[in-house]
Amino acid sequence: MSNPLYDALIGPHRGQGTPFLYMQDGTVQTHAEFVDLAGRYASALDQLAVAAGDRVAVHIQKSADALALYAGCLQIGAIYLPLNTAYTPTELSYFIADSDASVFVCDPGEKDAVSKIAQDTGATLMTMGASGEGTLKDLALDQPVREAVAARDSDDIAALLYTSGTTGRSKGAMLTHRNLLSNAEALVDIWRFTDKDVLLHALPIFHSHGLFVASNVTLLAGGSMIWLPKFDADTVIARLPEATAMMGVPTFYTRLLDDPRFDRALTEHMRVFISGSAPLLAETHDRFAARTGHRILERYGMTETSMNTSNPYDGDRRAGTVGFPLPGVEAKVCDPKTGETLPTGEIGVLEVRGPNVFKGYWKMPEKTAEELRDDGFFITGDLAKIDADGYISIVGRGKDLIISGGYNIYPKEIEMFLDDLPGVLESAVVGAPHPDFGESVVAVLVPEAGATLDIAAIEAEVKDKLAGFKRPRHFEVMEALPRNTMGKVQKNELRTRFDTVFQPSPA
Ligand code: MCA
Ligand code: AMP
Repeated sequence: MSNPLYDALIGPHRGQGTPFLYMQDGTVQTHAEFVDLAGRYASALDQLAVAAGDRVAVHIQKSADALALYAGCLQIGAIYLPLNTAYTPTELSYFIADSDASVFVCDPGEKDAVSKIAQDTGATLMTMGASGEGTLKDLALDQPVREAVAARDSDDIAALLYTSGTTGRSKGAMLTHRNLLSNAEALVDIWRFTDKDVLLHALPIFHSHGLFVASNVTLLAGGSMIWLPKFDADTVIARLPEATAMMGVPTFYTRLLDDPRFDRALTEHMRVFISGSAPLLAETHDRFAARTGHRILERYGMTETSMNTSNPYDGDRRAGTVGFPLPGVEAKVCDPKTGETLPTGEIGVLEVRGPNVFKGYWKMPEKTAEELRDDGFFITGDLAKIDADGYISIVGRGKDLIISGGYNIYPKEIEMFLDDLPGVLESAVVGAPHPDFGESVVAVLVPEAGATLDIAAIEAEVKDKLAGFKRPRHFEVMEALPRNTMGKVQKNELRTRFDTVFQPSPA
């Protein structure tokens, strides 16, 4: 009887008094304490009648307890479903209903706002705050440390991560034990993680990057983490001397480069800086190398696949590329119309296959069939090319997607929301280069005949209903949207027109 992820990531640390999490307040949680806490959460979930395969949805802040809850879910074989802390109750109701979650853990401060969602869906509502406090911890502390580990198959789902789609409706990516474990194993190996590593962890843990890449890799290697609640340049600079490795989105690195304290002396001892979730500009890569002497190691992944490619640890880390397929992963560039593999150097849609590729979308067999081919190749929707040396570059997106500070924003979702507002005839949402977030959101609105749009009121409505990172930071009102002869909105024209709206105006 085995449980692939628990047995590899959590079980080996039982009873080990080695440091695991260095908290912001100076306290340290050992590996043994982490495993015990996970065991108490496993018991608490058992008390709540959560069975193997049930979904445990969490909308909670990052804490040591939040990570232990993830481990507790693995232990009893439940499916962990983390949700972006920025989501509003309007957004959350869809995820809780669609996943048919048995338990919904929310922040104590939002309990009243989400209790109706729990009532309507039948989920048991529990709370967990920024320090782990709340009804779930109260229950967990009353429980014995569970030793039993639920048996799971490699093909069983360990986590459900929602990712928006170009149709505007979010899809739950079903990630199996095999998917997550094979990826963690490949990354530990190629990035040379060991039990000596101390990873500076400032990422959120409701996405693949912070949870599966950063945390799973550290757990598998037996290392430790400086566990920060969020990215803050001052704190990162203060704690960097204790770290050996750091992972982040490009915004982390541009913000650090904006600070003169971030220099060669501060970073000399570091083993590696890794970047992903959004394109790292070659200019940032070069600036980082010139300032610190480190060449950032860029990798590429998706929620559906975890990591697919990485620049080499030893060897040439090439700016503007995402390196080579991970061991066990195949990648090819295909003609978007025919699906035929294209010759070296040509641009097409990247397809990937391997043990990392997800099982499919939760309760959406048609969507799964559209993106996952019968032969196992997943159509990423990213436009890429492979050069003669085998380096892969992501050169664009075949999908209508904006990536802001590492968060994905699907224009369709915002357009559907704006179109429903009074006085709005139609809208188009595009991304424009942003100095801090890489890209940010521009909304173009067309008013109904005779209507005058109150942009302040529209902004207030957006703030109320949509997560803050999706908020358009620039609005334009136009009489009509540019369309081609087929009637399709010319987004490229809008992108060109509003390309510089977020650039600082010349002094
Ligand atoms: C926060 N805000 C944002 C973003 N984050 N706006 C646009 N884009 C963002 N990414 C807004 C808030 O809504 C708020 O707006 C204001 O900024 C301040 O909020 P705060 O939380 O203080 O922001 P911050 O601390 O400056 O956060 C920026 C950040 C953060 C540090 C870049 O977004 C972050 O940690 N990003 C990492 C995302 C990530 O982990 N992605 C991995 C996805 P207002 O003032 O209106 O209230 S996984 C993935 O992509 C794949 C698998 C992969 O390859 O990794
Ligand atoms: P998500 O849906 O959050 O998993 O985001 C996955 C998307 O992020 C990919 O399809 C890419 O478009 C983008 N992405 C992730 N890493 C990189 C990278 N290193 N360079 C360019 N795009 C990236």
